[in-house]
Amino acid sequence: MRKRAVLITGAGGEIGHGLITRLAASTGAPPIVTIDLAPLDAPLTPYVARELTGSITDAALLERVLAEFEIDQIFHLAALLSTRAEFTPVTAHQVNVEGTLNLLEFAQREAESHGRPVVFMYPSSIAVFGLPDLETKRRAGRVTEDDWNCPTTMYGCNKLYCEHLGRYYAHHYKQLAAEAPAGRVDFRCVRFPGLISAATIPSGGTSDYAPEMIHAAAKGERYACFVRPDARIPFMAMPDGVDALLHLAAAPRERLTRTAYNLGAFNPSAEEIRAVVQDAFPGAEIDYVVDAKRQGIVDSWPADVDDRAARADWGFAPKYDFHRAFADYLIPAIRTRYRAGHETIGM
Ligand code: AKB
Repeated sequence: MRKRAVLITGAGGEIGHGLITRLAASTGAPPIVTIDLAPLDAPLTPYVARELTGSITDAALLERVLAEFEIDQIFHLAALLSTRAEFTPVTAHQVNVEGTLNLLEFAQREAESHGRPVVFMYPSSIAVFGLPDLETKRRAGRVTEDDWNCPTTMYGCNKLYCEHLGRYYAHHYKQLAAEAPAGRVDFRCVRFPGLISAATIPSGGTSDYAPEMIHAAAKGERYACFVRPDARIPFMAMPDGVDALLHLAAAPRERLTRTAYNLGAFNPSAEEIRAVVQDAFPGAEIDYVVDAKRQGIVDSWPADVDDRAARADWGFAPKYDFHRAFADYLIPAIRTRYRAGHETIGM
């Protein structure tokens, strides 16, 4: 007998930390199976029924999951982020695109084997947008999902293509086959802005200047911000990111008018972030050493996103605006984290 479970890839990453604890706390939640390249942090392991250490590019690993588990829901979080992907674009393609294709095929086979749709949750990103210059970015303002889909990064190209792959699996898979497949992938995607977590420090992203600035200040370390003071992109507090994934996963299929949804919460400039951080940690030493190339990537991302579709279709409503994110979540949680002198889990 195969056991029913939910699968999380890239489970040890930033989003995975928050998601595992939230999923495990929800009543009636199925057991959690995880895949990550590295072993999970010890505090997460009690929440997980089966932890698999390996790559999503390893077909044999996915075969093992298929043989043992009936998966109804997948949170496919594994990815190489935008800065890292620029240094190893072929590896990024292998992980971000080929890995996602493997997972979609896995989801299709799961659906065919148990006869129920498999909800496939995919975090995409504001990196799918590519604005050609600052004047266009200023004029564009809040971009809708279908505007400026011309990314300049490998990561953005990977994410945009995988949004389309997901749409293909959900709506057009094997459209010329004589008989319709027995099951289907219910692909649902959010485009995250820069996520800021109190529990983990990101690595490999280009929006990382915001969380890095906060964590450095809390640790009493000097921070050189790699973007200009006026750099502006959307951000979101991690609990709202996790909430969004869970809400969209639970939304009635018939309410969804799109496969990919913009999400926004607040969109401060780097200088506005520096000012709040400095307020909270008065001794913080934060200056600017602009990296023109990483700045170029941030300049190609929108200053804000239009997320009306997510709000209307499945009730997306972030709890944390800029002020609340810092006052009620980041500053208290980060203070506790570093005061305690050890890693805490949660969001
Ligand atoms: C990155 O900077 O690559 C990510 C993202 C915005 O998707 N945080």
